[in-house]
Amino acid sequence: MDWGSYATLSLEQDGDALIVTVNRPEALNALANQVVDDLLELTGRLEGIGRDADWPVRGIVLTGAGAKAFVAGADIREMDGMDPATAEAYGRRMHQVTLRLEELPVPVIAAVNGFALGGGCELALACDFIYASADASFGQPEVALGLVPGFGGSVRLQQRVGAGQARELIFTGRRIDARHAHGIGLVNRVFDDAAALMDGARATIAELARVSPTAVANAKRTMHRVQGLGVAEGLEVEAESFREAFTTEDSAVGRAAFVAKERAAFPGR
Ligand code: DAK
Repeated sequence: MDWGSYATLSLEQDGDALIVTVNRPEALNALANQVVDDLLELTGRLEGIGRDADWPVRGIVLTGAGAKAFVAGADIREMDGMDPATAEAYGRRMHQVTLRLEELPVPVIAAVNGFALGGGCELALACDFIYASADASFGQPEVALGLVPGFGGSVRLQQRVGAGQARELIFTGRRIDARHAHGIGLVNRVFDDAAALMDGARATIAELARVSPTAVANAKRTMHRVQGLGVAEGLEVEAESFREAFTTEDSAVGRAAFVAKERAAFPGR
């Protein structure tokens, strides 16, 4: 698959993992317009994963270049010249990036080494889960700039950590470290350093490569669809997804392998 080439993103395929690195270390990987354009282009291409049973990768790791930051937020210098209409358009383009990440048929892991602030924390929240190095720090400091979260933080932070914790973080603009973020459920796992962080993310994708890709895609889609629904409505969606799983070759292969006491070789359709 041709992933394209980008001014502000570096891509590396490592076995079943696609490692995507936001590459503007001189500005702590801040989300300049060019980064947003590149993320839009890339996520557009990634939508093709799994089509026609072609699974070139089984998971994506999103990270930031350099030792200091995942992404230190929206690019504050570029924001300086924005009027309300341009600001809204900028926010909506990033909304599209985050929605596409959620719609991808493979899991996306945010590997946060250093600062994930404002738009950076929001970008991480659009990933399926967040791994962090011990020196990572998180925050939504928009109020300190007279702003409010604009890339999905008002919605996704509450979904991830609950309304009370999200309000405290957003209203104070406070920064929290990786251990604290782990304690409130923002971060799934904390690693000693950047190398261990990337190894951990790759190991999880290797684990994903052993199960059915159609089932993982179905589970991801279902979990997003049920978010915000009541229990009864959610169970309706789940029933449809469960039915759909039975239409896949993967489910037939998986069940047959279990009965034969063999390891399933999933065809990915
Ligand atoms: N934008 C642009 N440049 C940034 C940047 C940012 N967010 N963060 C860092 N840089 C640049 C610095 O200006 C500096 O550049 P030079 O001076 O070397 O040219 C370089 O990166 C290194 O940064 P520092 O020298 O400041 O490094 P330190 O280690 O001393 O400090 C820091 C690291 C992360 C604590 C500090 O850089 C910092 O406070 N950065 C800003 C963090 C922040 O407030 N981020 C923005 C959060 S608010 C919207 C939608 C969404 C948003 C806004 C609008 N609309 C819909 C309109 C989102 C807003 C946010 O993300």
